[in-house]
Amino acid sequence: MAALGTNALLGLPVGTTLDRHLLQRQNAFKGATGGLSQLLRDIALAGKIVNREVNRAGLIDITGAAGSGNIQGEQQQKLDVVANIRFIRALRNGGEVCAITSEEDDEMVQTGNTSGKYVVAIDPLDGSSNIDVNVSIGTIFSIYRRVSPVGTLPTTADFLQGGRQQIAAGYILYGSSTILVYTTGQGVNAFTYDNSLGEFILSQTQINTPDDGGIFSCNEGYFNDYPPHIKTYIETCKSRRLMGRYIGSLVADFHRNLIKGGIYLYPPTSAAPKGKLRLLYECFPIALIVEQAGGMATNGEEAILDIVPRELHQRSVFYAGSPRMIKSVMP
Ligand code: AHM
Ligand code: MG
Repeated sequence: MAALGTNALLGLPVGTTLDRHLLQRQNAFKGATGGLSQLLRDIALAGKIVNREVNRAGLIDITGAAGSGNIQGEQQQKLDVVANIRFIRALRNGGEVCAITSEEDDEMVQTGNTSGKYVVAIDPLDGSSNIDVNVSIGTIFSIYRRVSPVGTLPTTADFLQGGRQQIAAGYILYGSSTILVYTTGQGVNAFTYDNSLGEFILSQTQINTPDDGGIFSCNEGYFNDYPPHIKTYIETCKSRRLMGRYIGSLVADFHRNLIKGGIYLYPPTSAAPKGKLRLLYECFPIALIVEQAGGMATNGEEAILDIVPRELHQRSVFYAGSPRMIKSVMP
């Protein structure tokens, strides 16, 4: 259970609703127009709808493959498609976002709101392989202020600004409970969804990840493909009797390690020599969260957030977690 406490920065106690938290944060910024708060509310709304779909997935006809593929050549699941529609619709209706890059859409989606100041990169439902078997899945999102002039059509340059330009990022974990974790660059707060109230409620304030951890998370099925220094590191974890934990859902694996202390690794493999995870809507948002919580994220050569992408669906090698563990995988 999360420790009860108050939010040191904002004086907001555990139990505060997400709406009130956003309002207080907005009021703390002179000149804030409320656009970002509205955008985050739109994401939370879509998250509630997706949470409902996930919870009754076995009862309605939305499990299994959709019969289509995404740009990564991966088969889309029905829930992937449903979640994508829900988030795009909520962001389009909210009016603050001019364009969306989604894992499920080859091209950037224009919302038609050319007066919107923001763009969103999103993986609407991450961990597709777990959808049909009742294992935790998640939504990951990243928000930028557009660089193209407001009032004009958005361009891909709005998304290719680099990880440090994110103004907010977060994820929703549909797990044993549903939790929304986000940062606007002033620490990381977590909100647990109360189904009976239909509200996300502040449950963990100013999360700090442990400096060192006892968990390593990677797909050991690819061990023979891993670079020698990663193989050595994993052998070291085993000789130290660390816990191996791997769900195969980035959000769930990362969230556990964020709270308990640990390292998530997705090294290069023969199937994915540049890594599997996508920079814009998987690596960047998780990297911003982990840095805000005192952790680190790297591709093994540089901080993930320092990378300036060239393509919307660019992939990266990804290591994230407790800082002492991440330093061990740097060559
Ligand atoms: P997805 O976006 O197609 O669901 O793929 C991303 C997922 C991550 O959630 C997870 O960490 C990783 O892929 C698991 O990959 P693998 O099955 O190769 O271990
Ligand atoms: Mg994904």
